[in-house]
Amino acid sequence: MSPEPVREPRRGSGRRNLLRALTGGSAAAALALAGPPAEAAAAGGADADPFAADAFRAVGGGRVREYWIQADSFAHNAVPNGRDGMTGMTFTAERTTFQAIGYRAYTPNWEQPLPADPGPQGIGPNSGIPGPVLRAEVGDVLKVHFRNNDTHYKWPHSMHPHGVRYTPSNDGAWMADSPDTPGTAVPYGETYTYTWTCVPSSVGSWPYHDHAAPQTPPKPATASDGSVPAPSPSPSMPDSMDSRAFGGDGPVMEIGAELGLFGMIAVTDARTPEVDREFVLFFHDLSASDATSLQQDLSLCNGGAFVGNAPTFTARSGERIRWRVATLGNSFHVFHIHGHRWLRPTGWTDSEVLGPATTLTVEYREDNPGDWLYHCHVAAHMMHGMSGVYRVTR
Ligand SMILES: [Cu+2]
Repeated sequence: MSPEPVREPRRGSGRRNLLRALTGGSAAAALALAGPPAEAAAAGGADADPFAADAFRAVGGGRVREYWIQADSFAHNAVPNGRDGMTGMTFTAERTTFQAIGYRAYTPNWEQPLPADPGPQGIGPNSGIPGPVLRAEVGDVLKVHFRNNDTHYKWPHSMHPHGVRYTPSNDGAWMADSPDTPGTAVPYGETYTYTWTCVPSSVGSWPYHDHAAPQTPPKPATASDGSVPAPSPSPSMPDSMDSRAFGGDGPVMEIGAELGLFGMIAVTDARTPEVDREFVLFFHDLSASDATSLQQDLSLCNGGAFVGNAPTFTARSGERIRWRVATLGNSFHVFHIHGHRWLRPTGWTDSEVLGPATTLTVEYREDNPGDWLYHCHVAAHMMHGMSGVYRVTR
């Protein structure tokens, strides 16, 4: 790492420039109107110089943040209470249970899983889908010790990060043309250590996910008479997901990520606002052609599908809230929260489009008690389960 000191942040300048651009008027007046800063004030924000090399260069003085992560496989029911609290549709467990793979954080040398820590500086539930939140500040180095414990599929896996700086041997992305690049397909039972550096342009929310060699999903289980049970679509379930795009009969790239191997990297700097609550939310898809025990495609929030099964996020009036939202999979999604709005460079919004592997950091001060829906506003995705409850108390 370079010995350069961390740069003195230019507090507020990005926000003032952004608001000048927004209003065409006095920044002071606009600040009074706009309230707390959004991501625009960060180093990679609206006023950043795209040709400034230091946005991509390591700054010194940071810490080494070590994580011990394991890919574990487990049976997972995406609809554990068997019901969609929004439409009233019901589901049997056999229809919505599949063999998942998830990243979990452990004590050093993968001795035992770390306890859940849902606080704004914590790793989250550590239940596997999504994986633990990996946190760092600009200047820090993430040292991620990975072990592949996929006892079910026994496939190779990897960890590929977005947003941070790394060399090719820390990319975790397998290529048939260079299959021996270290860390790109860690075999079952083996380990690899990734080193990722958090530079000024790393501020924000980023996904990490499996990017190892493609694998062919196992065939669906056959009944005792040798027949394969036919999927049983529910009456009001639109067939919206293009399953063929996931691979169909052949090998599927990023199938580990589809089955649950993904998580969030959260990088902050001196200008990142303090918050009281931080919610991490992944919108992701599961195709029944890849998770072959499923009897339908599912659209999920953090591994859960449908209201009452997708996570219920809670907050109190007056608290400073941050959502870190990310998407993975095959579809574009629209993140929407009922009863709330947030500021973007283009103005105020309550719905934002996210393509695969894009992210959103949303901040606001909570002021509206009640039970609210958060969901993807693509209607077919909502009908496939991409919807949950946001509960605000006084
Ligand atoms: Cu969607």
